[in-house]
Amino acid sequence: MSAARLQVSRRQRATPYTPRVEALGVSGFAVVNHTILPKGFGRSEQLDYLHLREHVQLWDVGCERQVELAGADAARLAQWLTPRDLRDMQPGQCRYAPLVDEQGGMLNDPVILKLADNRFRLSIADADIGLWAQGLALGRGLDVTVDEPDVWPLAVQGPKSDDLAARVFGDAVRDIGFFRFTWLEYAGHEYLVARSGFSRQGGFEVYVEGFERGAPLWDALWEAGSDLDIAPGYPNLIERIEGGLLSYGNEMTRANNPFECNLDKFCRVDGAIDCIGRDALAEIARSGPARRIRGVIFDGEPSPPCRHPWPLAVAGVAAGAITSAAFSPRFERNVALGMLERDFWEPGTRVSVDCGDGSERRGIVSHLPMEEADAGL
Ligand code: THG
Repeated sequence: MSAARLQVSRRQRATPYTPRVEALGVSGFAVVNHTILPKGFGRSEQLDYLHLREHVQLWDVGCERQVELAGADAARLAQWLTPRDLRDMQPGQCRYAPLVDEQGGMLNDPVILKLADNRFRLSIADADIGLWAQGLALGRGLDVTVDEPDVWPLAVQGPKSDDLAARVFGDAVRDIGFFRFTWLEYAGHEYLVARSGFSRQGGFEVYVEGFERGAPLWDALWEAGSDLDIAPGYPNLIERIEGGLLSYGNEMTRANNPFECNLDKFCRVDGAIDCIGRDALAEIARSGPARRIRGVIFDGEPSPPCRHPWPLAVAGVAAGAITSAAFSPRFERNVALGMLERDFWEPGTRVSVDCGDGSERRGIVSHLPMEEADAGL
């Protein structure tokens, strides 16, 4: 691995947790939403994966920036931004939602939080949605403000998350339903705690309000976890590939539509809602997508990281491309996500994978989330 050391200045924003992850030996960062995201702590991603599936981890996900819509037209703007039907959404709910342009091209896939009837937050993936939303609000003359509030998400992930969070916020955390949130008190302050996160191992995301409250909350959770085998973590590539969690900019870009991303169930295309891209999406829904994101499991040496899409072929015919790949200690195979052309997207289809390292590897298309039975190469 040789990407020269990232130089961090004010533009690559640090988070309230950065000094804590540095003290714990963070070994690398990515940049997401102009904010640094830890990507390792000196041991292999395989070991971090095994730990995540068994214990509990604290993740600095301050890069999950919030785009807040507030005012009389906040609900109208939120609905205009996404084809997901938000009309029945209640305060205290989170919803995963595609954002698309007027041609149906994916712009983002945030978690939307409804705080009140006139107040929403979009917890965004890596693209500048604040600019898009503010431009739309100005152009349409909407009565809404668009801001990035001083909010710094911190994730608690892994099977011991309930026990850890309960020690800090009380047993009320156990009653939070999936993709719901509530306000809970710790040391005299209220914290928005949601049952969500970028893993399939269970857990919470705390949306910490006020940069200065970040480090004290990190410390409280860290100390409360000392007998739970707590470790620092980060969105784990192996775990998210197996779980089928998509990464905007990797699995999909503006060149893809939500159907290609398997987000059909989050697209209301019957004209019932007023959203950008409605007609384009209705047309794509009629013809059906030409390709879809699938899992791919492939053999050979542990995969290098996928920095450009790797071609997939079936009997010499172009079948799609891998977009993310890693070696899974559980499957003892490489696991990957990729875009498969329609004729080749059926799970069980045998493909050949070109990782760009000169080797041709045998692969098989899989369901998402991946199942053990999918690995039968
Ligand atoms: N948490 C928060 N913000 C985020 C992410 C997050 N912003 C960036 C990025 N991650 C957005 N992408 C995703 C992708 C998948 C999910 C959440 C955010 C996710 N999906 C579940 C699934 O696909 O099964 C649940 C979907 C549903 O039922 O609504 O959790 O991780 N705060």
